[in-house]
Amino acid sequence: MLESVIDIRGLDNAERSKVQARAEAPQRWTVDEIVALFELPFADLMHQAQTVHRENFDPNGVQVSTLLSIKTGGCSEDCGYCPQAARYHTDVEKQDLMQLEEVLAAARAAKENGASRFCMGAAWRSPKQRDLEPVLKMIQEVKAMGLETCATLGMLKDGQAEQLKDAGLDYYNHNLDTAPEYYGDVITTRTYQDRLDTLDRVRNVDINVCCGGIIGMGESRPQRAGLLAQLANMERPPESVPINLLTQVEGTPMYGTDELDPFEFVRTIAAARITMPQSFVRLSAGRQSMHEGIQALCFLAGANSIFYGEKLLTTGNPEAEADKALFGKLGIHPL
Ligand code: SAM
Ligand code: DTB
Ligand code: SF4
Repeated sequence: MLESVIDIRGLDNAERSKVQARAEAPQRWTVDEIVALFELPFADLMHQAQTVHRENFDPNGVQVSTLLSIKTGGCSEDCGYCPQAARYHTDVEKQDLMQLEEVLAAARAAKENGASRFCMGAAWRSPKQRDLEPVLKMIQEVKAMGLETCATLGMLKDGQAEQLKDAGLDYYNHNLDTAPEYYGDVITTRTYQDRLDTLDRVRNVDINVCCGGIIGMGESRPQRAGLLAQLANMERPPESVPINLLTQVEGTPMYGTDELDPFEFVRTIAAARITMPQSFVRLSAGRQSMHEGIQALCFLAGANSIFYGEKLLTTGNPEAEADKALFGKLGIHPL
């Protein structure tokens, strides 16, 4: 069956066993089963998600991560949602890799504000060795402050994940973004398989995987389910699953896409919770435009992580004070 899709005859032994292991991995969820979750009456879906959530997590604890864009804009890729792609004309100002001291000052402020993880993002297709070296130093020093470390630097080549691990990296974020069937409508400069290969490199050195996607890009419900199926059926599902609502930025090809119904967003969070019971599900980009009531529904649906601090990478996020107030109103404590 497999050979009819992938011709394994030209592969070396290591590649062949990787393909075979993937084919033999148990498929926990079919796309149809996940679509069926989406189609449940809202109260039934929420009940199921909340039940799974309570079986696996403290239902009132939410992990808080702060993001910093350490290298901004000028990216060679063509991700249709992204304001940092050089080819689109957006208001993002290009900024070279930040100096170590500036990054550490931001990490210190994040820690004082209550964040437990500090995520450093760079607008690279893939880091060059001369890019990676200063980032390794940032990771070491942020870790030494007592924060968990996360980085998202693009595709990794052989050997780079090992260097990140040695520097003390706890999480690597690399998203699948969407279902394989919709992927070609979103990005053409890297393949789905490129992404899976980077995720394998991260997994193989025992760095925690942070991997999710974006919804509201004009994909269909079965395609939203298709993204979740890819994540849930991984040999080990990601420890952290960011679900981003597309933040529409003027100048990007996706600007002007029909807005997603907020309940569909909540349903996506609930389906992620049910299909990945032990993963932290992060309510990621999109909170700034989201009513507090919808965010509360996302927490009820099993979201238990957020980005905290007034900026994501280049776009806005709720003020820290507003999030503290929301946590207070909902009786949520930060993890
Ligand atoms: N350049 C690296 C890469 O693409 O892997 C790391 C940074 S990239 C900005 C990290 C992730 O942010 C993307 O994979 C995408 O899922 C998310 N993202 C970027 N722009 C977004 C937007 N406008 N709305 C929602 N999520 C977005
Ligand atoms: C993720 O899934 N979402 C974050 C983080 N990983 C790096 C990024 C969201 C970016 C939103 C658009 C911006 O601020 O540039
Ligand atoms: Fe570049 Fe990452 Fe933006 Fe794609 S998502 S254009 S790779 S910064």
